[in-house]
Amino acid sequence: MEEQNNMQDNIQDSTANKFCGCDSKNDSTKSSASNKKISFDTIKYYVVLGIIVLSIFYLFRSPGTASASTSLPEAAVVAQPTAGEQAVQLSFQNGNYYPQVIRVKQNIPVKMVVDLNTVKGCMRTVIIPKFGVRKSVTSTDNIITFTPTEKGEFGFSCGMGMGTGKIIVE
Ligand SMILES: [Cu+2]
Repeated sequence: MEEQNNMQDNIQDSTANKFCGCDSKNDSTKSSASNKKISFDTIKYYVVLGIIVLSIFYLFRSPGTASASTSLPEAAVVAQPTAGEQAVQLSFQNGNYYPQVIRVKQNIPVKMVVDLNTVKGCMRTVIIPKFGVRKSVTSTDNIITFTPTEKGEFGFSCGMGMGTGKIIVE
């Protein structure tokens, strides 16, 4: 009796195995699919983590390491032409001057209005060596004027070179 049961069990087992072939296949497919899901989740996790780390780095980086060529996108701002001049506002954002890149037209006087609400301390001294500008703006005089007489890319900075930016003359 026991033997018979065993035999039956064996038969059932082998039958089960026969059908199990595809079952186990399905199982392995399932498990590899869930593995894929896990690794995709892991990738997502690291991407999100990376974005968080980068934004923290970006927010807390010191102005000293800031320069036009680092992570800041070149948000070029075109100076607005007004009667006989072109005006642009210079402010302070993310540890540096904003805009980082200012586009101006050659031989038209530039009127750079410094936003004293954001530009503080030594950043209020603006130097544009190429055009002989070295000016400390105050609450009574926050405008820097110069005429870009030459085409090209020229840097500007604060008195200590901590804050930097670029002027493109076209
Ligand atoms: Cu400075």
